Parts: sequence; C-alpha cells; structure tokens
Amino acid sequence: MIIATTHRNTDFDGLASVVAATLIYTDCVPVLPTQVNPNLKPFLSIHKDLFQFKTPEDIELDAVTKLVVVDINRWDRLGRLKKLQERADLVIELWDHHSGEGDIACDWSCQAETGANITLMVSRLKAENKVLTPIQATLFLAGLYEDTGNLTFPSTTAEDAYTAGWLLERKADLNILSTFLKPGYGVKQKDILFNMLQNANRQQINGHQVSINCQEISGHVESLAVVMRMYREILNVDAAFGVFNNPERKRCMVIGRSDTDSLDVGLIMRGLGGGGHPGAGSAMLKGANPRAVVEMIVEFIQSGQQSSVRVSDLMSFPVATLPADTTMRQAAVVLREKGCTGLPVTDAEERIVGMLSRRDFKRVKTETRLDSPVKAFMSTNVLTIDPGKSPMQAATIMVKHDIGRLPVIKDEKVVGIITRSDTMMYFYDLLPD
Ligand SMILES: [Mn+2]
Repeated sequence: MIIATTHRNTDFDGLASVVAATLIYTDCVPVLPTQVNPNLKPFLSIHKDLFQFKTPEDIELDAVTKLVVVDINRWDRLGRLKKLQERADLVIELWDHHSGEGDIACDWSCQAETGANITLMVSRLKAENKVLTPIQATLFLAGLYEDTGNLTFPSTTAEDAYTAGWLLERKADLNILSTFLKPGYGVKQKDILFNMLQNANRQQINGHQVSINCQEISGHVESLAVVMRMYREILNVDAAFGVFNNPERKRCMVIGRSDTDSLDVGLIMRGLGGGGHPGAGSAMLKGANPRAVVEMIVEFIQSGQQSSVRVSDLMSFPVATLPADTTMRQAAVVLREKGCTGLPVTDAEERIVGMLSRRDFKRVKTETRLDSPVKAFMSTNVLTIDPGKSPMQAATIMVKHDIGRLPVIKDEKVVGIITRSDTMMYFYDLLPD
C-alpha cells in the first residue's frame, strides 16, 4: 500500500499537497492527520464526499510499502505515522519546500525553496499533462496563496507565480478560495500584536526612537508584516523591528518598518542576509539566536548604517534649461532632441522660474502661438529638491504631487534633475554599480 501524508496542524498547502500526491502516485491512499488547522475544517466538511481521506489510525502500518511525505521533512510532525521510522524496508519519497532541515531519510526527494510546497507538485502534474478538476485547482491555489500570502511573502518565487497562473487557467475559483483562506489580520495576528504591546520597549539609538521586539512563535504565522506595521504605528516610533523566533523550525524571521528617511530598513535587512526598501524589509535567519539578532540590529543602527545615497548620486546632469524667452517652437525642438518630457525654465541669472512639459503644448491652440515665449505656457509652481536629500524624500514629493521629475537646486541654480524612474531604480536595487 502506498500512502501520502503531511504534517500535523495541516494547512491548505499540506492538504493540497496530499491531494496532489494521489494524482501523481496511482493507488495512493491520502492520510490526513487528525489535527488540522481550524480554517481547513469548513473546507473539509463541504468537500467531504470528494476526498477519501484516511486518518493515521485507519492505517495498518505493516501493510504500508511506500510512504510519500509532503510539505514536511520531520518524523515528529507525523503523529502516529512516526512509527514507520523503524521500518527499514519502507520506500520513502519526499516533497518538501522547507530545505535545510528535517530528519526523514528518503529514497527519492523533490526539495526546493519555493513559497509553497504545492508548487513543486504542480510542476510534476504539468509535466505529465494531468487534467485537474476546478475543485482541485481551487484547493491547490488556496495552498499556494496561503503559504505565499497571495504571492507577497519574500519567500515567493517566480515558479509560484507561474503555478498560480496555470491553476487559474484550470479554473481555480477565487470566490470560493477567498471564503476559506484566513484574513490577513486574524486571531493569531491579534494575539501576537497583543503580546508585543505588552512587552513593548522603546530605545534611543543614534538619535532614532526605535523599538525591537522579540517574540516566540510556533508553526507558520502569516501576515506578520501587517502586525509589524500596526505595531510601529501604535508605538509611534521612527522604526520598529520584530524578531520572530520559531525554535521548532530553528528559524528567526526579522521584519522591520521605518517611517524616517534617516533609517534605511532595507539596508539593515540586507546586512542580515535579507532585503527590502528604506521603509520596509525582512530577513530569514536559520538557527540564529534571537538575542544575537537584536544586538546585530542595534549595532547596525548605532554604526549609522543609513542610506548614504543622496539625490545628487541619482540625478542626471548637466541639465538642459530653457531661457524664459525661448519660443514654444524652439522649446519643442529641444524637448525632441533631448528626448525628455519636461525641462526647467530659467531667468537671466539661471534661477529656475518654471517648468515646461510636453503637456503644456496642448494649450497652444494656434500656429502663431508657437512663437510665444515659454513663460506664457510653463507652470510656475515649481517644486524642487536639494541635492543632499534622500531618494525617499524625492519620491515622496513626486508621489504626493503626481509629478515625474524634480529639478535639483543648489545655490539657486539648477544642478540636475531627478526622475521618478531614477528613484525606482534605486528602490529596486537596479542601479549599475
Ligand atoms: Mn507549506
């Protein structure tokens, strides 16, 4: 007999993976642990007739010849089936996306660090051109979305997203799926936030109000980023870091949120092996001592590990400017030649007096008006930025006022121009070295 099983406190990813195993292995009996996550129960009761799950108690262990373990790699999470560990003749196949941990010695395995385990199994189903029912596709997508936070967790891979697309093509039903998936902020998240607030601390580090909070968590907790955002807002600190230690999985998840330009969370997280942008970031540390993680964060902040990148590093220069008496006709030529959508307009002393953009040409109604000076059409309400400001400050101004570029001003002169895409390149870490 071939059986497929998964970890206790089964989540949608585990459940989906067990069902997928029955499609991959013929005559495979799906065995579901007695203990499943609460949000699986309504799904299981509605779909009871469709899936013929057995419990570990139903299984005559001596009759098992092959064991397929999915979404876990540890005997102690298998409940009664742990006894199979003693069977030397048993063939074991493993599908697991938690690599680098576990104690199940297997004969064959498919292990890769994807966001969801079901992604690994669907890749096999895809390769074998298996036909899925819409219900199977819906269950698989529920597992994928739950484990990847709807494809938003940093652990999400491109393969997870391709798999989501493939499952949608197979008629995965998003309406059904969303009724079963947990909301981002639920009881579990509320409990964690409550505990964090009870142990809340504030410290002054290098001129910043910072809170670093250590929490022990068990199992898989999603939406910790939502919890951290609320925590920082409630404490009203410049930056907040959550160190979520999971001793059972020997991993430590660090999530940071910052509300100040001078403290770049993404940079600190990169220092911890993770990533992010100035306002938000995360890192996953394996086998780390949470106290040591806290010390590392403090050290990073103390050492003034802040973004040293300034607007002056990102801006383009020299900038073509238009003297205020340039005609619209001449300006059109310059814009076309420079291939830009807007240029600063300057007075005789090279001080900025306005901005002319392609949009302004819409107001030129007659041919003769093309001989009018640009100062008649330019916008005079010009927002500028200082070269010493941070990319975040530049982005904030551009987003707030919905403008695509900012002239960079030093000693009243235009020294450069920074565009929305310049700041994006920086945030996404796409700048050439
Ligand atoms: Mn999983």
